[in-house]
Amino acid sequence: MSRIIDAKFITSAPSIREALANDLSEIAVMGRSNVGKSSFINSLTNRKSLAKSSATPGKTRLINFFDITFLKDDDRFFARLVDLPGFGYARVSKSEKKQWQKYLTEFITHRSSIRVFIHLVDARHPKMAIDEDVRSYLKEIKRGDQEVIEIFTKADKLNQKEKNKLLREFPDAVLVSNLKKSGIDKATKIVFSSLFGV
Ligand SMILES: Nc1nc2c(ncn2[C@@H]2O[C@H](COP(=O)(O)OP(=O)(O)OP(=O)(O)O)[C@@H](O)[C@H]2O)c(=O)[nH]1
Ligand SMILES: [Mg+2]
Repeated sequence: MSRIIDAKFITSAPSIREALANDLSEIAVMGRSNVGKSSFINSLTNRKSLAKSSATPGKTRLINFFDITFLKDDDRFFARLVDLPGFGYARVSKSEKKQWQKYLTEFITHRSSIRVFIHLVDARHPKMAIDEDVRSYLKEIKRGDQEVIEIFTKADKLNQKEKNKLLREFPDAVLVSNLKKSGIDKATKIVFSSLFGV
């Protein structure tokens, strides 16, 4: 089993220009505002508030970098989690929104160290237009050395019938709950094997 045994916040940056050197394989955590990106980083790293989460959408406004250590069969593997601002956050001015969009797009298209995109989707609303846009956009920009993993959050809000329905529509769906901490081992395993191929 692979698990994350260490995680630390390194820095925040508004845009790719101010970002860290490309010295580690990165996992970019993307998704709609309030979908649970920061909470998911806390679940993966088994920390309460490494990444700042909030019930108010638009909490994460900068690109935040966290260096992490995986342990697998007594070997250590190093990588970096990147917590990104959410897209679709309505309560900022038009110009501010445009600026965010530009920085976010720049980062995900030009950041060479990204190896894995995690696209988080609210399990209750898997087909929102904005997520469909992200699906096709990631497909379009994805390089050969990159993978996209789609993970459905807030699984605790679905009953069994709703879970079955989601799994019929998305047979490979990985369902997690940051509240109940369910699905996290599976998500860790998938991220680890996408990064390191073991
Ligand atoms: N029930 C439930 N609530 C969750 C889950 N994940 C996150 N939340 C809640 O959803 C809200 C948003 O979580 P965040 O982790 O801040 O979301 P985010 O995607 O980082 O949001 P922004 O930074 O604003 O883009 C918080 O109130 C969390 O407690 C989950 O799996 N289940
Ligand atoms: Mg956040």
